[in-house]
Amino acid sequence: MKVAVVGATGLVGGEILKVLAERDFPVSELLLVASEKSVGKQMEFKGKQIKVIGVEDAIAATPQIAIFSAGGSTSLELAPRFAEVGTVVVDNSSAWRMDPTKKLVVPEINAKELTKEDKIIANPNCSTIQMVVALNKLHEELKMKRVVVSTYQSVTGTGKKAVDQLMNERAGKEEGEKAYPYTIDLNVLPHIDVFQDNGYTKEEMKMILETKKIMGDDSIRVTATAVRIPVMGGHSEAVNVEFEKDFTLDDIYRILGETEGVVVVDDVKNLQYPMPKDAHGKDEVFVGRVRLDETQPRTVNMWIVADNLRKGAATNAVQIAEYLMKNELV
Ligand code: 11C
Repeated sequence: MKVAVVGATGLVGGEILKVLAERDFPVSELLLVASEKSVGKQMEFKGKQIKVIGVEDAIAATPQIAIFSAGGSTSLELAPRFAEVGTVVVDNSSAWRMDPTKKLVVPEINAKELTKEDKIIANPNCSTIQMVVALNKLHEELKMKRVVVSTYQSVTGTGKKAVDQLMNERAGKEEGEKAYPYTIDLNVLPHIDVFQDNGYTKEEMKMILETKKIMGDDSIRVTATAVRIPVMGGHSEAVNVEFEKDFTLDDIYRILGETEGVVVVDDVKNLQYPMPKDAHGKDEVFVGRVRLDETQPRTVNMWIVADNLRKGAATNAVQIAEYLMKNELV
């Protein structure tokens, strides 16, 4: 496969290269694409140095697949141009996710919907992906009525500038651009992405709207509070889920144990529960602290952790590319 990575020099771009190499994705030619200021820079892939090229050269090279992680406006402009020359675009930005003509895909859940007609495929938001991976099978068996989620999100979700801000603050350095309007070290910001007219942030609305679209069920009620914390390894989520059907706690453990992509880490007697420092660099979604909500029937609480740059972004995108390839859709 001739594969382009658009936005190759960013945090997610770098992770996509790692995931392609680790999973031995059959790359016959790799096009590393970035903005003009990075063109000519060398990056490593499987021990080889590859020169970063510009967009026009990449389109002219007609890759079969392009994995984009270059931001919404770049994607809106460039994904259709790649699609026009026959490239299938897997896009990490929010640009196409809620477009009714585009599929929003988490392979474990809805890759079966993909066809040869899909030329631009949207990769969901990281905090949505880990939640739906954990909840999908529970929804299939017990039917979710309502989800209340509060997130604890890693600075890596914002990008390099945010990682630098945290590290500079931790080192007591004043210099450098700020990714956040406030100090992030030793602080917590109840603010991810921009505020909307309804008082929610765009990150919160992504979790609400994307969950319904991926699960193909508009009846699920979701409400979210998205929070940035000074952590690097992954996003964590405290999730309260109310189901329609009756169940026992054993049913929940059985279903989670059978859910593809989920690892249950839940042994509080031995202080075992998921943490971002353990999820870092891994592709699975980790679930723990599972307990009945004692304030109302058919409701559980759980704690969901995943590396937002891996399953939340790069791994999910590469899994979509793998599905396309295996099913001869590209
Ligand atoms: C964050 N979830 O942690 C965001 C990053 O829509 O793909 C990913 C933004 C997106 O800040």
